[in-house]
Order: sequence, then structure tokens, then C-alpha cells
Amino acid sequence: LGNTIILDNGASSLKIGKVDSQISIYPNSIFRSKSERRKNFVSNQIDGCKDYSSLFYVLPFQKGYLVNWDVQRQVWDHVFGKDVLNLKCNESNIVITEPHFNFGSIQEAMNEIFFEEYEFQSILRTNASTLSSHKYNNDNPGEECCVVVDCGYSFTHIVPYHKNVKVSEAVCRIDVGGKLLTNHLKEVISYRQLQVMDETYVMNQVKEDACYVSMDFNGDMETCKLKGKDNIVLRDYVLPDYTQIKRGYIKVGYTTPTKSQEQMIRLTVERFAVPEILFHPSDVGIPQMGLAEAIMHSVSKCSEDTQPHMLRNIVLTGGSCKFLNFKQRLEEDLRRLAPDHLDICLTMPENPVTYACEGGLRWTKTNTIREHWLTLEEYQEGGQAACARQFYDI
Ligand SMILES: *[C@@H]1O[C@H](CO)[C@@H](O)[C@H](O)[C@H]1NC(C)=O
Ligand SMILES: CC(=O)N[C@H]1CO[C@H](CO)[C@@H](O)[C@@H]1O
Repeated sequence: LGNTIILDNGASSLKIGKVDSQISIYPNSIFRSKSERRKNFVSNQIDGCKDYSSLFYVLPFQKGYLVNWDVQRQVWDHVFGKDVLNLKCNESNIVITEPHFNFGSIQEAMNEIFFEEYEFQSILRTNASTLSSHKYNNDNPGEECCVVVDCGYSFTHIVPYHKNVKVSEAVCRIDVGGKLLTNHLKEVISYRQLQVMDETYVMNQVKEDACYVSMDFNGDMETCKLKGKDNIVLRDYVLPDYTQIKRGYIKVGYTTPTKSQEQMIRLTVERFAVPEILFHPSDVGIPQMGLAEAIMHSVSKCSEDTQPHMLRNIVLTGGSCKFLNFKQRLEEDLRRLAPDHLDICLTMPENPVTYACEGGLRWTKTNTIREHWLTLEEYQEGGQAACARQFYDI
């Protein structure tokens, strides 16, 4: 086999791993900027944009599924091409991730593009959580089970594995991901203070900089009613203006409003109420279980003898796990729901975003991956049917 690359093709970013080099992350979108009207920025070209206000996103994914192939192709062409990775596709093998519950038509288009257009030597299609399971297994020899919690951009999935084999009937999905959280923050701020509905890029940064998971929701709500310095939740966030201020930031210490040029938004309840949606989707009218309930539900569908092992090996992946207190809160909620005699143990990887991709790189170094590749010749002989057989629920 030639060079192998891992493409964790997420709805908001591509995570790309090559053997013996660092994993890189590229936006999976095309952007249009208000200030540079005639220009499209494909993926990481956005790094060269000077003004991120009113940035318009064109995404290949909608509601978690790849639907805009033209946009996806432009992003892949750019990232694989000479300006970025400069891949020799026809001399490489590629592991590509796809969402859970993907559509057959999307899988077929994927096979066709990677074999017929990019002419990869062999491909392997799998779910990102499967790669995470391989990583977890490798890092925790002796453990046969794990539950991968993937808090992605469009959804959150809970996927238990036994000996790296997905327990399909136990997979659980919550329709909350990073995108919904950012949208909710935009709506709340637009309703209460300042119209920011077009400021996805900036508000996503506000979310990442200022939001946290509450360890005491009612207590934090009470704190938010206090005035002045006693309201220790309150933060003022200085928005970027792209002349003096290139990136927004939290203003240090409590300040009384000034007449300065800075444009600020005042954050209180939304700092913790936004991530709380992951724990209580019903807060925003989504009639689904919260994260801890969903994990317990998923584990209850696994065979009884594996359940204690599942609860001891829960691994957190995806960008929305990065909120402050995320792990502690989930641990507490699970502790409350699980039977007393069972241990609960959660792992927060150093980088929950690239974890699946790291797992893919690990897997390519083992023999167990061999049987899962499908070569170009096999595709030319067996077509889509060969792919469907080969990539059935890995
Ligand atoms: C890959 O493509 C390049 C450029 O089209 C060509 O020169 C090279 O021979 C091809 N390699 C293989 C293994 O087909
Ligand atoms: C290649 C592969 O295994 N894809 C799977 C991803 O997960 C969904 C549901 O769990 C499966 O239907 C796909 O086949």
C-alpha cells in the first residue's frame, strides 16, 4: 500500500491526518465576505480575509448530511490540491468518515468520487466514532468496551463499542450540536441587545470564549439576578471591529458601561443556558433525552454483562465537549442516574476534535485494518455492490 491519509469529513471542518505528520483542520465551507464582495474564500483561504463581519457560509452539509456536492468538491479540490496538501491521490489510500444513519445515495456518490474522479488506490469508509473506538482501545489495552460520545456540529451521537465492533442497536442521537448552540446564542443576543443574526463567525467565537457548563443551574440563575459586582456570572464581551480589534475578547473585571468606541455585548444567563441545551434539549422545545439520560439509555441496550464496562469507559469527542465543566457535569448527572454499585469513568482526550483522526492513524498501523480496504480494481470489478458489502457497518 502507498501513502495513507485519514479524512474525518465533518460538517463544519475536515480533520486530515497523514502518517508521520500532524493532523490539520480545515473549514468545510466556502465563505463570502461583506467587505470583499466579489470574492469567495474556499476553506482555509478564509485565513487571508481581513474582516469576518457578516461572513456568509456556504456549507456542503445540511442538517448533518452531505447534500451540496458542488461545494464539497471545491473544498476537497482545494485542500487536496497544490496550495494545501498537494496529494498524489492516485498513489494514496484514504479512510473517509461518514455520518451515522447516512443515506445510500450519499454513500454511492462518495465511492464514485473517490474512486473515479480522485482515483485513490483504495478507500475505506467508516464512521468517525469507529476510529475513536480504535484510538481508545489502543490507549487502554485490556478494556474491551467503550462508549463514544460525539458532540459534533449537527448532532450528538452516543455509540457503544464492544471489541471495536459497534453495538448498532444501541446507537443514540440527540439533535443538538455546535451549530444549534451558536444559533441559539445569536437569537438570544439579537432579541435582547444587538442584532447579530448575520454574525455566525463572531458569535461562534463568543460561544467558545464565554460559555460554560453550569454545575449548579438554579444557583447560577440566582446569581444572574444580582446587581453589580455580586453578579459573578456577568461578562462584557468586546466585539471585533476589524480595524483596531481583530478578534473579540472578554473584558477583564467588572466595568461600568463607558462611552468608548468599543462595541460590547453583555453576557449573563446565556453563558451557561446555551450549553445547558445539551443536557436538557427540552429547554428549547426539542423533545429528546439529555446527554446523561441518552448515555444510560444507550448502555441499557447493550448486553448486560458489558454494561458495567461501558460505564467505565466513556470517551468524549467533538468540539462541543470543550466547554468548561463539561466532563464534571456529565459525570455528576451520570452518577445520579447509574446504579450505585457501578463505576462511572469518563475520558476527555487532550484534543476531542482530532481524536477520531488520531484513531484512524493508529488503526492504519495495525493488521486488523487490512481486510477493510477496497481497492480500485475491486471497485472496477464489483462496482457499488462491492462497496456496499465491504463498508457494511464498520
Ligand atoms: C498519477 O497521476 C499522475 C498525473 O496524472 C501520473 O503522472 C502518474 O503516473 C499516476 N500514477 C499512477 C500510479 O497511476
Ligand atoms: C461505513 C459504515 O460503517 N457506515 C455506517 C455508519 O453508521 C451508520 C449507522 O450506525 C451505518 O448505517 C453506516 O453503514
